[in-house]
Amino acid sequence: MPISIFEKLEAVREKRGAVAVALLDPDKKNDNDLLKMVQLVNDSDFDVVFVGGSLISDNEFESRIKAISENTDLPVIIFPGSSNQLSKHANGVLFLSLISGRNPQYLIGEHVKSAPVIRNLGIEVIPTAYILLDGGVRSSVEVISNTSPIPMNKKDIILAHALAGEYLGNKLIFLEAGSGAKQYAACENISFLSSQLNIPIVVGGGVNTPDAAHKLVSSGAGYIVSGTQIEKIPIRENLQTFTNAVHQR
Ligand code: 1GP
Repeated sequence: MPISIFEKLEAVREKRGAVAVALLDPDKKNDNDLLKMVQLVNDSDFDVVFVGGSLISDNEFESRIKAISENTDLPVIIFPGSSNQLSKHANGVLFLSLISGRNPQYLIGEHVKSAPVIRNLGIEVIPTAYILLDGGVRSSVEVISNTSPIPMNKKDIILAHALAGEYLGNKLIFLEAGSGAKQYAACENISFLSSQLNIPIVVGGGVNTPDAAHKLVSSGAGYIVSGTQIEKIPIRENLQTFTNAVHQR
């Protein structure tokens, strides 16, 4: 049986200490710079590309993800904002359950709508428990999903959600502080969770510096997701320093 994308990513995590994830938002606002961003990602030692956004304001998701896939050798995984964000041009999709919220649309509704489409597309599914934390600004995820983030200091509540995510059979726990967060997921939460969980932790939202990446990986994060800095500070040397900090082996 061929090795799955998830197994490949896990092999990278094992070998390099953690996986550097580049998040590209296939929204209209990034249209002119999209291929430049893909090239930057290719040149900066990222391991995988996630593609998705809370809101895509036109009908070009498919053409943009096609362009991304055609211009990189990295695996391309959809990080969907909704069941509309699916494409055969991706290698896989994070099958996200927004378990920090109690909105049934993001606990089962979008899943039912997307499941038959995913089956037709034949792309790999990576079940992922998605936990929204309060990163100090009202995030797009919070607004669009109509759910509240969990306060960062509620360590036991975060753990209870993460354990529930693991026991439900998810392969990843994604701790999301929201794109452009002031405060990324607290390192003490990562250390605590990683001592209790048997599945890898993905951290995203507000992780913009090598120092932050280094601290998070040292605390037990297995995947570091970076979006805003690729859009806003597109300097190859900075991104390379960032991915070096993620790769601690
Ligand atoms: C958002 O986790 C991602 O869903 C990335 O966040 O844009 O702050 O890097 P940033």
